Amino acid sequence: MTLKLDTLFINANLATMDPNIDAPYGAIEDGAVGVKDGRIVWVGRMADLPEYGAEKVHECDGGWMTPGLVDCHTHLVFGGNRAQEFEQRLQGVSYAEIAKAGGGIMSTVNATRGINANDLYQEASTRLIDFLYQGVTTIEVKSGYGLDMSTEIKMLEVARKLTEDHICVRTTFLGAHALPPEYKDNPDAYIDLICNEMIPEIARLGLADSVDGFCEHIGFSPAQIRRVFEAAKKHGLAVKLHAEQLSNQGGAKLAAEFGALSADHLEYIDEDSVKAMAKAGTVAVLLPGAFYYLKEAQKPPVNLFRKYGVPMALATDCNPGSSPITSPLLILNMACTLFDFTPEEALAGMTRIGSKALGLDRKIGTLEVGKSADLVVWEINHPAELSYWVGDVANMNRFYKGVSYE
Ligand code: DI6
Ligand code: FE
Repeated sequence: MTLKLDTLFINANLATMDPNIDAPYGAIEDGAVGVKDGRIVWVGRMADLPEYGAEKVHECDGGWMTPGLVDCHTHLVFGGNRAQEFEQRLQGVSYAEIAKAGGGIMSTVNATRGINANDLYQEASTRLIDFLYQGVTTIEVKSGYGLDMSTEIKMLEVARKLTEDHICVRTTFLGAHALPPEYKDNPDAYIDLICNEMIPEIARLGLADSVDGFCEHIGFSPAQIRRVFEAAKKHGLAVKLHAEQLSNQGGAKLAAEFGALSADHLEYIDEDSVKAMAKAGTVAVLLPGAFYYLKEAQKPPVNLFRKYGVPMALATDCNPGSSPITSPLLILNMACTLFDFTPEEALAGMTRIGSKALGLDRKIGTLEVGKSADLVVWEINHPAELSYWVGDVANMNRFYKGVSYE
């Protein structure tokens, strides 16, 4: 029987990242991938390729094909930047001290409230190009620099619009990122606003795929986040949480209790909470860029995540305060050098596990029959090179992307 294809990729080494293939990186050397209607319909060795008819044949010249990279945690859309706070921090003022003095997230909130949607879009799409050229095909973008209805909606609309530009965007409503000054004396009234007005309206407009919060002594308490999660669930939205970044507040346990897609940062998580995450199937999203940039000393307990089988994703956390980084490949390297990941774990963290952190693991994240034809070909000799080069690969990757989420 002839295999009918739209596109066939030939002479590629495949880092399928398929855990069912018993080889590092789920590798298939001298491989080929067949695509029909935006989906992968054949994966295997060139030698086993059946008789086929294909409209297009792409010669991969022995490069390595991987699933498109997934950056599952970013704050890509924001106004202004915080270079002057960086100078302050280098002089010894801490991230938390700057936040308490009204800078930090609030300074980006002011800049984001004051910029029009077009300019906001232009700035974000300029940054997005860096991701695109480093092999990212799916990116999550959070709101959270508006903290009022109209600016949160403006951010989410800008993020959704970025989807049009050759990359799939998942959006997350992060109203519970910081307390806006208007609610300084009444934080619970701001939580009321999030739960009773913002989440219902954003859900009605279909602008967010999930809801996030910042559970921290400079953010919101577990009791406040619980209310936000309840509202999210009521409106059919998935949840995730910035948890245990600067201290242990019990956020990861709360996330697990709500069946969150992920709990993110986690430097200060304890063993019991790791167990709770394992039981709930909640992904640990680790963010070595923020760890590095804030000069943190406490590392996330990678060995505990391994021990209890908590899947570990990696992301840039691209944001103007704690991780002004637009290089996913730099993050792969940092995960190895700072968090003792293997290069294989790092690549899994930005493909298969990253897709799970977005609830997209049935659609993307591995080179497997049935998944979207969401793939990248790199001019490298071994997949470890993606972690080995610091922040770039020697030769530009080549893209063949045909993402379809249907
Ligand atoms: N934790 C982070 O690392 C980002 N948000 C958060 O809750 C940083 C946001 C910022 O500093 O602008
Ligand atoms: Fe973040």
